[in-house]
Amino acid sequence: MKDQLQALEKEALQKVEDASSLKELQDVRVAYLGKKGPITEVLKGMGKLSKEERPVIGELANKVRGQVAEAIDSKKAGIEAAELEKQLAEETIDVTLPGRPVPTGGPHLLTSIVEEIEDLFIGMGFEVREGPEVETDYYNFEALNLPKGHPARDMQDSFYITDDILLRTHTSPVQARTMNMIKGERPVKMICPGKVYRRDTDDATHSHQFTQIEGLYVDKHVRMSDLKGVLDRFAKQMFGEDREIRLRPSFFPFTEPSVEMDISCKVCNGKGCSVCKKTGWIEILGAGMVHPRVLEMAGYDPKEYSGFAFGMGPERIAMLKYGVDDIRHFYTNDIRFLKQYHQA
Ligand code: 2NL
Repeated sequence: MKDQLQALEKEALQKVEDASSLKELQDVRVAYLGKKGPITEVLKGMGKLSKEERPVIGELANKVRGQVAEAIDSKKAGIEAAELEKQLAEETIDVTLPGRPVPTGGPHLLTSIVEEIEDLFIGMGFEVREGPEVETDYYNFEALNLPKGHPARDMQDSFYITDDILLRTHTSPVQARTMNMIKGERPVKMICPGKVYRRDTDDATHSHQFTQIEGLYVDKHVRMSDLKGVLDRFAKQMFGEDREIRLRPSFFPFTEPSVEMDISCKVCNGKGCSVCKKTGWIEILGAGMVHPRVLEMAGYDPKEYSGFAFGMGPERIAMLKYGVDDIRHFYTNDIRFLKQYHQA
């Protein structure tokens, strides 16, 4: 029995040695140390032994079992370490590899321009307000001194939804609504950017839908010189400190007097070139002192209050600033055009 046990030990240790995976090792453990394994069998047969032999064989059997178990555990640790080593080697990350670029979008040129203009006027104390694109006839025309039958209504061919509701043709209704709300409780000093709509045939300089930014400042003692100062600051900040402005008389039904503002041509510095059509000046926007009728309709006493207003097209501003030659570029969304105006 002693020999049998020693042979078993030798055999088991060899199998442990030969095992090359955790699975094989587990098989060896079950085969030799399991309930039905040969060592257990030996221990079961001990009843037949003499009193003297029993403790000797018992001790030997336990020793063999202990040794085999220890060999299995140590081999197991070895295999696990080797497997971890292999896994680590396979999963090595080369931290020096360049990263894969993540494509990012950027603001549309028109968005950037509108935000630049907003920031500029916010810096002069104006607040930014928005309003509905679907308007009533009252706020789009009536409240702006354009009563039914006024010839200027023909000038602005509009998208009517019903007799009384239309797509706004300018952002002025937002300002009319705001004046109505505030009614002299505090000065109104606002700009309103947004989409406007006119029944135009699209070409290089016309679009049936475009953007407008209007400004309005109503308070006691607002004068034409205030308008001129604000617009001069706008022109210089937008187009360069070396630009000059000039105001020419004009006409809008909602302002009196009305003006159009030009800036000196940056290309020829006022000498005259093809960009400014040899005049040295480029038209940028329209403006004027708010018509007393408009103030009155909004609930202001025109003897006490006065105001200035202006309106501009950000597409035109962007076209002049960046030399864009066709307004349709803003709306066809050709990525090659758009990409030129942001870092991405
Ligand atoms: C242009 C001219 C202009 C206004 C817009 C305005 C608004 C109110 C009262 C008075 Cl609530 N005026 N807006 C005034 C003058 C000119 O726009 O050529 N825009 C592109």
